[in-house]
Amino acid sequence: MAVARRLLGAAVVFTVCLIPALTVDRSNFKTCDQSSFCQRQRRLQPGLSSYRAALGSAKLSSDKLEVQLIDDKNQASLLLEVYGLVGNMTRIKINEINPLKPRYEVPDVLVGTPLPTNLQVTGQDDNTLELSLGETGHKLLVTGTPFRLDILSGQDLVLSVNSRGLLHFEHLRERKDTDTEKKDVPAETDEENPEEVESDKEEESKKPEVDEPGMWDETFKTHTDSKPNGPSSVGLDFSLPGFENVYGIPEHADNMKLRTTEGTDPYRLYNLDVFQYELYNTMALYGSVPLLLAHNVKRTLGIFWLNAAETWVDISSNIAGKTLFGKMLQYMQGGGETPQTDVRWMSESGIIDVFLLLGPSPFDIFKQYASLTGTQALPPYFSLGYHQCRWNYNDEEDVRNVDAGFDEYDLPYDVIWLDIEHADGKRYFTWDPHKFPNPRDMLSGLKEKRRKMVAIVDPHIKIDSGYRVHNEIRAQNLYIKTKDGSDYEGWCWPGSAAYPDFTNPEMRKWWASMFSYDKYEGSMDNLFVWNDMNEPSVFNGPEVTMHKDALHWGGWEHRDVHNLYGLYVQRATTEGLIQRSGGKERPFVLTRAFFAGSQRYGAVWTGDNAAEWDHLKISIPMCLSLSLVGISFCGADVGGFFKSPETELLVRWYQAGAYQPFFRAHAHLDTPRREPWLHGDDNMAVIRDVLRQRYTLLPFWYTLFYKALSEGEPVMRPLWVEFPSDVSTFAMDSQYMLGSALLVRPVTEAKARGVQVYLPGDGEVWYDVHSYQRYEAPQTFYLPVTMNSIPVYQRGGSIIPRKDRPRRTSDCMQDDPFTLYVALNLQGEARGELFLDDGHSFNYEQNEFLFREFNYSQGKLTASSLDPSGVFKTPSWIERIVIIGATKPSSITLSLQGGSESSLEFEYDQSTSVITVRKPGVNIASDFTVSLR
Ligand code: NBV
Repeated sequence: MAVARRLLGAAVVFTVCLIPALTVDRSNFKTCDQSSFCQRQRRLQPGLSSYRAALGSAKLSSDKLEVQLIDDKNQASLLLEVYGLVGNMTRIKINEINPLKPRYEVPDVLVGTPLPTNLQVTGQDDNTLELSLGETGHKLLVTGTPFRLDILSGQDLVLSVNSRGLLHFEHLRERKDTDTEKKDVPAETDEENPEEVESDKEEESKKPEVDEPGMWDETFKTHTDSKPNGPSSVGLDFSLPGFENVYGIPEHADNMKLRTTEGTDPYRLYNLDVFQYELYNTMALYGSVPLLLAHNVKRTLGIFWLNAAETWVDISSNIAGKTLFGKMLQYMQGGGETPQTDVRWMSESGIIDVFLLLGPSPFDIFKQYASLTGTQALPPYFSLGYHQCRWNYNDEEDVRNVDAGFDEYDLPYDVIWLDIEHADGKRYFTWDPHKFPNPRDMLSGLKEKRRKMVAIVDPHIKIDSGYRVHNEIRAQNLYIKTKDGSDYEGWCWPGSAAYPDFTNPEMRKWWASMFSYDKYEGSMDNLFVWNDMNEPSVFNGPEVTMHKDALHWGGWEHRDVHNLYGLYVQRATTEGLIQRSGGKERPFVLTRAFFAGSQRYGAVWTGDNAAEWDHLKISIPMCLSLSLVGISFCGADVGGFFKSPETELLVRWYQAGAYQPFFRAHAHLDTPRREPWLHGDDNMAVIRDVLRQRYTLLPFWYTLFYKALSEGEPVMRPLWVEFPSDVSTFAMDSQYMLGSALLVRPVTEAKARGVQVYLPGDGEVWYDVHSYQRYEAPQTFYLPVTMNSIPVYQRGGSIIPRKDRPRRTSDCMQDDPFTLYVALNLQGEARGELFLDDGHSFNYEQNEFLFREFNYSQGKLTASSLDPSGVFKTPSWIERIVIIGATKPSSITLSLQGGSESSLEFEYDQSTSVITVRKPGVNIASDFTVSLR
């Protein structure tokens, strides 16, 4: 039914008001019990591991330890490799010693071979090997029987592997039984008799391995997965003593703090096009990043499970379900159990390749993960501005009118977007000849106004012998194949479609070449790209995606590479945009599907949300979860994609979206128009104010993105990242930080008259950015709000550079002057940074940038360079310095390097304790000191 609805998609105009609440058709997607490997893995209960490490076989070389793991149940041998890695990380690989066929090892995600540190044996007895893990003082204990690994920091147990005995590695085998009839029965649970099932499960785990339904083929709805390699799943458990809070493993429409999954389905990582996704559950969505973070007041850890196959993650905890009172009682009575979280990963194929990131601070984790998978690409400056999208802007005239609307109503915006209807019959890289006959004229018109366009390019290719893209891919034999070797065909927007094999470097090369201006006819340098449907979405495929037995380059099954497909699509597109400029210009590519490492290629959004308050709310934890795993350039469709937002919701969504990294309004084809001027003058005025706030802060956003690029620091961050010992922030979804300087608590409640705000930090002060009202922290207070309110607070101790003359586009503001907002802490100090360059090229890599530091202490503000290798010429100067939380000085002087000193005019506002210093007039690149006396 849902598929039918989708097939009709563009054609059916369903009246939005008739749809009561949007809910996913869950029956389209597997539960763990319907995924035979998940069911088999989960059937294994915690207990003694059937594996032993043959310590006698241990081989220690300069960079790794190798030990054989033997399963006494089936005598199959595995090889365990342990690497100590530079930067306080440990890598554990487990693979079969002699698999019948090679097993898939994920390529192209790691940015290089991680650097090993020296491992040394520091102790040994009959059943244990003790190793030191490089320079950080961590120890690794390898226990022989039953096999387990423990990592210690001093006397503290930090993390254990296989301590619950859940290592389960399905070795590749010959099929024993050819009686297929028996195997066609889909795996099912006995819902009527759960207890019986439980005891069956225990029994089952004791049995020697036998073939069973679902191992050699598996049927879900009308689709049969042929599984020529049989069962091949891998699973392993990790115990985290002392940890109650775990995060990450996006993408799920759920809270930031992960829930325990006992009695429910595990979190699923399997890139899927989920129609009308539901909130607050563990179902898979469009993207997957298999990185989990654990945090407590003492340390932060990370577990990066490098596997691109369908993956499920179970989380359990020994204190789950205990009330706060119960926990306190336990604490007061002493001797209670240490809280512990257990995490169990289960993947359908591949090997076990896992990186343990040992922190200890949140920022150490970000650095460690960035050293493995790279950092966020530096976005072109314009892409941090506001994006106006809908499915669809119908034709060139429509584009012109919408564009003109922004000027008429004095609303800044940078980019207008075109969805699938712009192409000729959904043949991407083409334009509908009637609706978009002169794309270059349209693009030139936008260019004159210093604006850009983004057009959609989806990876399903219309099977049409008159379509050049199809003919060339077919001629080069670059499509994904079915298990029988013919081109895989599925149903998608264009009708019958084939799917380029982006795992093949030749395919990516060809795809990238398609973006050159002569091949992508009608394109220009202000046209950028959006990759949708790249999970990949196959309307008539199992779970709306590709059959797992489809074949890719190198003979790998789709099963092995599924979660990587979207990353490769975005990568090839990104490379194309770079190449079309001769390697000079930075690309902008938005993707819906992603994997670990996707941060290197551009932005992501949270897909098809709905115009509902809960969808607005969840955009915060969804983007925070992505930020924690390296993907900083995240946003949600402002206004909600499905359904039509009431005006209040739309306005609130603009306010929230302006303070999220990727800021784009988008709407479904069947919804009424909702450009900002269609909601009455008052509401438009509020939206104008929101857009202006966004544009004045662009230098700050850009600097945060530079820090994401250079240090792997998330742009948007949970409060606990900045206040790691404040337990009250550990599960906070309603407010977050931008960098370390701004705290944002958007209003996400209908008819709100006020909101609760929590300002953290012992001995810290915060200032309301709109009123300069000062708050001492920590405190929670009720803030009365109006429709104009966006509660945002600047942290005392920070300096934020802004450009306070909002204009038509970000590009128009390029040479504008800066205002520095200096917010003093209790010590009367503050510090801030500013990165700037041309905003569009890679020249910053050739030192054409400025990275400035501003420091305020003892009444002196000094500006200096944080990286003297950067040289960039800009006419931008400082037009104002606003010092918040200050006492009135009698005079203010400016001294430049080299001696000249001049006095500066200023005003002091007693009621807010704010000094406004007029026209220091110095170039933003100069070193100077402003002294208050
Ligand atoms: O291309 C049409 C839409 C697009 O507007 C949306 O942003 C994507 O997430 N697309 C999905 C396909 C159909 C959605 C029902």
